[in-house]
Amino acid sequence: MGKRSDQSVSRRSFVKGASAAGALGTLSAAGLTSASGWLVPSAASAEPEEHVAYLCHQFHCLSGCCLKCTVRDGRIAKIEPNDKVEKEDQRICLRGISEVQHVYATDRLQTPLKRVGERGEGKFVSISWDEAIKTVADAIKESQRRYGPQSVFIRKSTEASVAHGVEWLPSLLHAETGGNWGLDRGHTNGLVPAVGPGAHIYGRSIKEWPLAKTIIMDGHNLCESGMTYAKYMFAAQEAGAKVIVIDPRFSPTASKADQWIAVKPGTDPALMLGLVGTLLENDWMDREFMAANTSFPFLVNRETGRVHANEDVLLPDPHAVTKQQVGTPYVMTAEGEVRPYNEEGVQPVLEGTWTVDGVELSTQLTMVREFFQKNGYTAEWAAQITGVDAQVIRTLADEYANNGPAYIDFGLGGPDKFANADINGHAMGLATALTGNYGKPGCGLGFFGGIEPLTPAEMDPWTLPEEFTPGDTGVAMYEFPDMGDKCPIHCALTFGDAFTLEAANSNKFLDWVKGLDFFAIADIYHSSIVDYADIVLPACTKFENDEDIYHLRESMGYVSLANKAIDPLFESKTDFQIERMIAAEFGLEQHIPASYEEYARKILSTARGNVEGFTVERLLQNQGVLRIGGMDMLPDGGADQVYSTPSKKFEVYYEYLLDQGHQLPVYESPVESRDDNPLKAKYPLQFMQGKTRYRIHAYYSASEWFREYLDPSVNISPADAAARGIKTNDDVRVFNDRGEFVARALVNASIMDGTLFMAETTYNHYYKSGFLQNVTNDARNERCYAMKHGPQILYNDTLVQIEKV
Ligand SMILES: Nc1nc2c(c(=O)[nH]1)N[C@H]1C(S)=C(S)[C@@H](COP(=O)(O)OP(=O)(O)OC[C@H]3O[C@@H](n4cnc5c(=O)[nH]c(N)nc54)[C@H](O)[C@@H]3O)O[C@H]1N2
Ligand SMILES: Nc1nc2c(c(=O)[nH]1)N[C@H]1C(S)=C(S)[C@@H](COP(=O)(O)OP(=O)(O)OC[C@H]3O[C@@H](n4cnc5c(=O)[nH]c(N)nc54)[C@H](O)[C@@H]3O)O[C@H]1N2
Ligand SMILES: [Mo]
Repeated sequence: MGKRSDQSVSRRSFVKGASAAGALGTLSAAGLTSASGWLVPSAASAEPEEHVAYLCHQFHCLSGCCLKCTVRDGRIAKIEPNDKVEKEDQRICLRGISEVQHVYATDRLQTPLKRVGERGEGKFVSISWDEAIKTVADAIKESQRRYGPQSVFIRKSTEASVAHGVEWLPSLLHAETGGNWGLDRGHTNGLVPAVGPGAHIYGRSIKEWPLAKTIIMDGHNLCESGMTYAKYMFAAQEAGAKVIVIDPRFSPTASKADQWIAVKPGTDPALMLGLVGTLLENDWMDREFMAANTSFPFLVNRETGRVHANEDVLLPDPHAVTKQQVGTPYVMTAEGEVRPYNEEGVQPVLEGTWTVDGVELSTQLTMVREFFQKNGYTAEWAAQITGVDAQVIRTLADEYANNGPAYIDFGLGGPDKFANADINGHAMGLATALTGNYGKPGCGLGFFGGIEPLTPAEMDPWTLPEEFTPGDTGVAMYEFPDMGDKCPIHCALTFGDAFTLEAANSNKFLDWVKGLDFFAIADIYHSSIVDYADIVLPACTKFENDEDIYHLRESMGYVSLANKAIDPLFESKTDFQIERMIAAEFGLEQHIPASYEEYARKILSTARGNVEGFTVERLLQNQGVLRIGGMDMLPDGGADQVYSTPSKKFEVYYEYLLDQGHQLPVYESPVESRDDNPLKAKYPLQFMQGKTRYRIHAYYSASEWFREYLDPSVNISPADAAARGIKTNDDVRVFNDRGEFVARALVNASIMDGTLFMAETTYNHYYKSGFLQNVTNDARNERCYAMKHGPQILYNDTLVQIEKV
């Protein structure tokens, strides 16, 4: 192989240097991580060594681009799309291109570290892998001995879990993994009963958007959060669709839309209820669709509020929202007979009220109409709450119903991160069921993101022997700090910084972390939580591996198998190796494949159907990618109009929420940032967060190139800034009773008065003091415990004050 130029720093000598520094004694981890040598360009040599590697990039922007990576003299030199995927699917964004720098960033963790200062202080010494792994295993054993297996918490951040979908360590050690996620499932909570689990995401493809006439995007900043597939929004516009963006902020996506509707934060459900009210008032509905495919004709007992049903239990879908057995609903026929809805030849009546055997019965459509009248959910009512003109809401309803096919697409940020997101989801469901904008080309309802396992590859996952299952207390991670002595967890190991990324109100959460007997983290970069860990394990990026084969994944219609780009940098190891090393301390490593190659071969040996004949060899011969069969067909996404609900219909009336009074969507204000909250006198500004094109959550915080564009900065409206004497580039303190941080002010006319916006999230050590997660709201909506995905974290339902430092 080619020679390395004298001027470039060899990996081995650099690693030695880093370890030697560590051996000198106490020093901060930040001081350890100096990789500036890696940024020295490799000089030309007579016989440069060059090879090309293929891999599937980050997942957690919900993309996973298939990339081609040129490695020159052992250093990543160029990254571009893999040209073996279809032209349409060849994509890369600024994050992919810039990995040539980011992989070598100074904030990489380089060696295993042991904490020597207080938790949070960031004082570490460098230790050997043997010592680090043994310390972690001993701590787990001690915790298991003292408090039982459920005292150990092992969690992978989303990105860390994509390499292989197996929870090896948590299963082998029966550790807790943290129950309900509390993220990205707000609208979904309100939609699962209507269309079945997963339907919000496994719908039709965003590639179908050009078939639509109207596309409503509620709180979805596609142009930043879906950079590589936002092109389908533009294609739709070119094909004549009208794109309407609902966002308090003039977001990048709003700026490209045909219409921007500026809604007051957290009031989206009122807007959607006003839209549904307008549909009902004007009879803008598709009666044929409603009668054939929805629960609108089902009869409800007006006295009890329960669905009028016979004893024949409908087989509950195993995934359906409640485990309750549901009888077979009755409908009224044109002949005036009460019949089970699913009886041969039954033609149900859609509206009406009847007294049958002394029981007063109404159809669900009649119940819905009365409910909207009683509550006064009209466009005028919605205008008062949302700040959107009533005529704008009426026109929106008109276009949605009468200029179809039409989509309602919602973001997983924005309105999803309020306690009333399920109500918005339920209202969206009503709008869709009334107008029949579902299951036909060019329409749909859900989050239209990049992950579209429309035709999931037919391969079996790796299985462990039956006795190995993760802990089963089901307690959500966000509950831990409030549980006091009842919290089962005493020892934690996380892959990636789950604690400060996923839990709100960090001051409170970190107090809980500080109280743990033991905490270790495997991360690639010096993320916010690292300073709190007792042991730090340096993991590698997707570009590094000790084997030639790595990362068998499925992404956007392809199966991808990576081959090695570069050796692990510094002393880092893959998560796969780390799990195996820890398992070995328990004598359980035989359950984890000996190599990644063994894993990939085993999984691929089960390939059938749409991936028939896919093998390691075929993948490697084809630049690591093979297209999953059947992806050219339009997916059915409900085209057969069979829903995963007990009745197999699109259900609009949620009997299981009767005791909450939420069988139909009742508007609720935000919890904290509501207008009538007395706290507003002290903390008048609503603090919203969202994604940025420069990062995937905290990932890429370490990118020196990106930091030139995006430091911790908070966007404020010109009026709010002027009232406080704040100018762009001023240091400002953002605070509430939960905590505070200092960031740079950006006076920005695209921000609504009374709100602040900041990109989530970046490592705490880049702030002058504190960090974003110190102020966010960790309250839970009790109502949501009844729902499929439990309460969601209310990041955006946060009030703060801001002042010049
Ligand atoms: N570049 C990048 N892409 C990503 C990610 C990333 O970290 N970086 N993360 C991925 C993940 S995990 C997710 S969940 C998705 C999320 O994707 P999005 O849902 O697009 O994400 P956000 O930017 O959080 O929120 C979208 C918009 O909601 C607006 N908003 C805030 N409050 C409200 C409100 O009350 N009502 C309305 N209507 N809008 C509001 C914000 O101004 C923002 O423009 O992005 C994915 N894609
Ligand atoms: N305030 C506020 N907080 C939010 C949000 C918000 O809007 N506001 N949005 C929320 C949303 S939508 C989501 S989905 C969550 C995301 O939170 P997570 O799901 O936890 O985020 P990820 O980006 O998947 O994980 C990133 C962490 O894993 C590390 N990491 C990345 N790849 C690897 C790997 O291969 N191995 C190992 N060992 N570590 C790795 C990174 O360095 C980082 O520490 O954040 C949420 N947090
Ligand atoms: Mo997310």
